Amino acid sequence: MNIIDELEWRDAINQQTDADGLRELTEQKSISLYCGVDPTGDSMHIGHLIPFMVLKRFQLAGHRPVILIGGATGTIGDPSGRQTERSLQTLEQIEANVQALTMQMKKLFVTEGDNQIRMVNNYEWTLKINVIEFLRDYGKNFSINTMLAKDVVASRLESGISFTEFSYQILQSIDYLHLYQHEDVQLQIGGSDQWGNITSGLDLIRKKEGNEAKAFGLTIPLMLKADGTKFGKTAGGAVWLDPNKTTPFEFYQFWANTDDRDVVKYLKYFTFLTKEQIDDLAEKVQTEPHKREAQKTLAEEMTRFVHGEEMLEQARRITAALFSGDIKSLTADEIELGFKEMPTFEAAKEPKNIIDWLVDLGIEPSKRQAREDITNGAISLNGERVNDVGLEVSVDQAIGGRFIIIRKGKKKYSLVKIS
Ligand code: 545
Repeated sequence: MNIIDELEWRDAINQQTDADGLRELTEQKSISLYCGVDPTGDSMHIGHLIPFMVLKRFQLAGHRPVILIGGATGTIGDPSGRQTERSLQTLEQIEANVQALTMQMKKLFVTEGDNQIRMVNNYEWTLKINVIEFLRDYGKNFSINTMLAKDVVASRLESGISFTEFSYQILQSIDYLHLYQHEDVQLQIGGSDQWGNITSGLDLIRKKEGNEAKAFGLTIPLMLKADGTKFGKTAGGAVWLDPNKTTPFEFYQFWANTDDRDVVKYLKYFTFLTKEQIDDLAEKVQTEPHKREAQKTLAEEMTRFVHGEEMLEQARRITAALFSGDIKSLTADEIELGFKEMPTFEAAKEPKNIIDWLVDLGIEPSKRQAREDITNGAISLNGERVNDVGLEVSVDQAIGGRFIIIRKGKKKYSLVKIS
């Protein structure tokens, strides 16, 4: 399947500057293409990841991706999709973010011995342009009238936009021209918010290189959820790729909790599974939705891609233990990860009678209720039912000397940290 057909099948195309031309070019030869990211933060979330997965798809189809880190553009800040002016970040902060993002990109996309993916930083060429050159060689090719008409600027005319942010599109256009001239790049891709910047780069290329210049633009649609809420958000905020911000277990859970109505769309959009594999899973969503095989596959594919096999294994173990109640099979570290979002209490390490212990923690409202729940078998510690109202609870029961998991009733888990 041609890469453009594949992207169409995956519903991964929003707009293209010349669909037939790009299809023809990608069939003729292996092209270079790029997508950029600005160091406005120190980690991407799953929304930012999407166009870079598309770069990877191009690579798998024999093309040559370039990942651009916006060391220069990041000092300005892209106004696209924003309603208010940004405050400038310090150069130190931007440099730290460049380092973090470069590492993240390398970890995800640049496997060893792989000379197919290149990484560049636009600081390299932007820094060399002086202000006279900027105005004479580049500025002269931009019409204020056209710039004002771009969505990004038009939507800010009321609320206001600084000259700095207004000029952003020129910098991104210079990048595309530079990569066209020096790296043979003929296609820029990005999320749908990048359409204005991408087309303005193409205009610059045509002005400098002539109308026949073969260069293209393609954007990827915004991910929408069936229930109308924003994709990629959980109660705790965005789903980050940095394991210190979103643990691999939380990451796995995010995908595993996908709605039946969204799961096939996500499989197409995010995974490298084939059409046959995805069709097969789509059928299972219809015939045996309770097994949630599509969701499990999605969670596995994504967690493996972003965090690797070992972290996937850990996420799976935590998930299985929470499901079966076999808490004892987990290590203290795994408990810490798996129970992060659950109600947490602190208890002393000295022995205490179970009834007093539960009441003191606030898990039981009264001794009478505590006694009743224990007698009914409704209380478990670390997955083992408590039968003895005389049980002494102490640090000895704690997993790794640190945690005791209480289960009350069928589903109500609490984490007790021993201090
Ligand atoms: C800069 C110079 C270029 C080409 C592109 C750029 C970056 C571009 C931009 N992109 C977004 C971005 O977000 C910050 C991430 C923080 C870690 O601003 N002007 O950098 C997002 N991009 C991915 C997708 C996007 C876009 O990284 O394109 O649409 C989100 O899905 O918003 O020469």
